[in-house]
Amino acid sequence: MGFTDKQEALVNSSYESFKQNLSGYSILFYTVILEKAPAAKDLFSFLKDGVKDSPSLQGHAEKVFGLVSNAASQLRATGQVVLTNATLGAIHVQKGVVDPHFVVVKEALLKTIKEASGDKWSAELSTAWETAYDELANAIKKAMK
Ligand code: HEM
Ligand code: ISQ
Repeated sequence: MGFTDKQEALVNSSYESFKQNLSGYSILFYTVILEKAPAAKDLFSFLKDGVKDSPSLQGHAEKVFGLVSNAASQLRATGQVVLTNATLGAIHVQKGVVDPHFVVVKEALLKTIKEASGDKWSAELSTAWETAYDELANAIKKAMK
């Protein structure tokens, strides 16, 4: 079965919940990433001073969640994910990103969405985010080759 209307709605509505407290959930997202992969601090230019509340950190986190939400809409509409930003492959190659990093970001994203969705969280919602993230991550990895 392909990506359903319901899955798209679950992703997009929890993305709205995430944006309701962008400051708090961005900090949670970065904190979980650095817990799992402390070396990530040196990858991101905007983490040089650590995780603190800043428009720059929020903007980068919003972009990542927004791209996953966009991937969910693409999957529902066309069954595939096409990168909207042609430079994404090259940026990640240049920063030295490797496959295991994508697992860390995925776990942090799912944990953040669990917090953001509160009592609306369900296994179905989580699976919808996982599917959209995996397809987007595959598109980025392909562009990195
Ligand atoms: C840069 C998205 C996975 C590390 C970027 C940029 C985007 C992006 C849009 C451009 C800069 C920005 O505006 O934020 C994504 C998405 C991912 C993903 C959607 C997963 C589906 C990863 C992973 C890593 C990573 C797994 C490694 C931990 C970086 C770094 C930069 C970057 C280091 C450069 C940031 C800087 O300017 O210092 N990514 N990314 N990304 N990404 Fe990712
Ligand atoms: C991956 N790529 C770009 C920006 C990011 C911000 C937070 C976490 C992961 C990211």
